[in-house]
Amino acid sequence: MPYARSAAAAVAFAAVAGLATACGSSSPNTGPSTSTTCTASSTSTTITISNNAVCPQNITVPRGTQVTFMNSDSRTHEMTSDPHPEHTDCPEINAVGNLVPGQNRQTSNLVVARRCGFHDHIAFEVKALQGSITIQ
Ligand SMILES: [Cu+2]
Repeated sequence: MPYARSAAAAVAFAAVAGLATACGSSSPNTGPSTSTTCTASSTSTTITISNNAVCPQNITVPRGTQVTFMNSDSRTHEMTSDPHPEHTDCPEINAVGNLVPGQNRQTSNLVVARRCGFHDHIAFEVKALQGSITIQ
């Protein structure tokens, strides 16, 4: 039954192609339909920016950690400490600052046990670009 077999293969290929198309969307959508599943662990020390969102949004790290922000997006982001626009809560986060696409930078050592909120200073109103680092 060579015909049936190739038909099944064609269906499987179409499904894979459809999936790839859905993932490849790079529209600057800031709505709640962030289909990009944030699978990173909350104990990660790297926060990745893509599709105008940070992932993971909230992490917990031990004291002394430097958190890396990786810009995997197609636009520039400027990661800074809350509150906006003073950025005074956790100045260690301001060491990250401006990240062009493909760039990454670390925070300074986070040595004080507390919760540090951060945001993208360029797009400070975008909730998906806000998050927190809890230092324990
Ligand atoms: Cu700001």
